Amino acid sequence: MKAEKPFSKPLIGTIISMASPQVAEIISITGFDWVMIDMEHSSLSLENVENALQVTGEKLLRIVRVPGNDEIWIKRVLDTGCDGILVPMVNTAEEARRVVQSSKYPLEGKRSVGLARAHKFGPGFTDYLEGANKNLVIMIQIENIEGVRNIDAILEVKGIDSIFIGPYDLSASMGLTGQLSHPDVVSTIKIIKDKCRKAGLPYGIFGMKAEPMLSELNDGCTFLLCGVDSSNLLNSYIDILSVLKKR
Ligand code: 3PY
Ligand code: MG
Repeated sequence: MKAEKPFSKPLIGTIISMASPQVAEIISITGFDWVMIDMEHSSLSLENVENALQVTGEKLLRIVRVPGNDEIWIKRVLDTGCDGILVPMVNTAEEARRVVQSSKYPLEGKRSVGLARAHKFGPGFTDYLEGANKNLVIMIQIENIEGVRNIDAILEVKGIDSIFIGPYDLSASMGLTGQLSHPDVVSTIKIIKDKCRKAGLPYGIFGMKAEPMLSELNDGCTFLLCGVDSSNLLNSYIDILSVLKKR
């Protein structure tokens, strides 16, 4: 899907962490606006990512979370033809600049020019190269207290399209792992949101359950990310068994 920058409405998404093309296809036909294909916390390979992109088609925005802030991962993932990347654990402006440099073709950056699925294996080469720097969605995660301390400088880095808040890693970096409703975690997340709003940059956030995420939509979140395929599957089986094994 062509990214509609600047993003004018909230986008509701979920995480693909399983290699099954059927899972990706099911997610793509349920009406999600975007999906995050997760190479950071899964065993997904580049081939699995390409398969997910092939079956989801252009119905929704497909963002791939790279395993880390690494030039080699970023170029290989972008060459799959995804609509953008999410880079975890960006803690300083220098790290954010590195993301932009790895993601943009020269002269804006230093992404290497190759021929891959993104370029329709050849015929799309010129079109892709002309549009990539403008169209690809470059998102970075602020998910460590160090990133929050450096947020003003990070928000000044040109070429980042959205911040993404990682509540779990953020809470862990504060010594409060998983305590997402702890007042210190809540107030730290609020600092990130307020700073993004002030800078005019969209932000996204992740949550496991839909109901508590409703308030995020009212609060101005753009990239809402809810649930993970594997745990959704697990929970639906637990629900079935909790009913049927009751008697
Ligand atoms: C986190 O909560 O740390 C995340 O990265 C969510 O995707
Ligand atoms: Mg994280």
